[in-house]
Amino acid sequence: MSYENIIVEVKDNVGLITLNRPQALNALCAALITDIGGALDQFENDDNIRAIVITGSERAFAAGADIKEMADYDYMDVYKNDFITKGWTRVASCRKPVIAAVAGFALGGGCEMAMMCDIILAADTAKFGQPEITIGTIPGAGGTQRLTRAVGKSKAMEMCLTGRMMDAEEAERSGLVARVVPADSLLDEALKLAGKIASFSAPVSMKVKESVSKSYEMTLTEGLMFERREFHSTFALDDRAEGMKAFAEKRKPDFKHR
Ligand code: DAK
Repeated sequence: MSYENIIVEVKDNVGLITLNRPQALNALCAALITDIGGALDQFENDDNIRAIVITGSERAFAAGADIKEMADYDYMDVYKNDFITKGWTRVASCRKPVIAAVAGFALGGGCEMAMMCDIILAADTAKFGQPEITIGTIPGAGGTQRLTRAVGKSKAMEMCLTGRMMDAEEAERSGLVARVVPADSLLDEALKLAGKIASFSAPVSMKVKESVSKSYEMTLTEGLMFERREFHSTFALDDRAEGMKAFAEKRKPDFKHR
């Protein structure tokens, strides 16, 4: 498939999506969101792909939804059509692990898209923010919810109420990102991380993702029960039998992803 606003590549068992609207700092126009959905569908249907990386450019992961595209909409345009919600939820609904490799600006919808991913790896140049208040609106794709869960109420309030950007060091300290790496090694590190995940059993990594994600949705008791049942279910997998047998035989497991 060909895409206008993204570059899609396969690196071994990893699917790589590079946002590619440099003239607009990768502003997430509707066509770009549709492209991402298409690429994720392609990767989800490909058994060879076991982890996904989404990245941008050196200057910007994404500077938000496309403000120029949104500027002329009125309330009924966005309310009646449930403004771009369907496409925007595609990243969060991806069943395979997704890593956001963020350099430069991740603002508004860009920050929200990174937070929809499972792991954020940040370059030392990364800047995260929810500046919607500065253009007379509020975050609309999870900024008030996922940022609050990631960094806590006080910092999320401050960022959403002032539009202040957080640098990579503060983002790591606050728990928003997994790790900070030098900008020139961001993509290598992200692909290495994705490759590591892809080396394990695909159904097991999907179960890990589903279980960790449930911790946001459930009470502790419900989440622990969900986790336990998912743990039990790994005993139906050939890969679980192979993993434990390989350990006992002191050899590398040969996972078949089933
Ligand atoms: N939209 C459109 N164009 C953008 C853009 C954006 N978000 N951000 C940057 N650009 C364009 C600029 O207009 C400029 O274009 P030209 O003038 O060259 O034609 C080009 O990119 C370079 O930008 P600058 O010249 O401004 O570059 P600077 O280095 O001076 O500044 C900046 C970089 C990132 C600080 C600045 O560009 C900026 O403040 N950008 C806007 C950031 C922002 O406010 N982002 C939040 C947008 S609102 C939803 C889903 C998503 C959303 C809502 C609902 N649903 C599912 C319901 C999301 C909303 C948003 O993200």
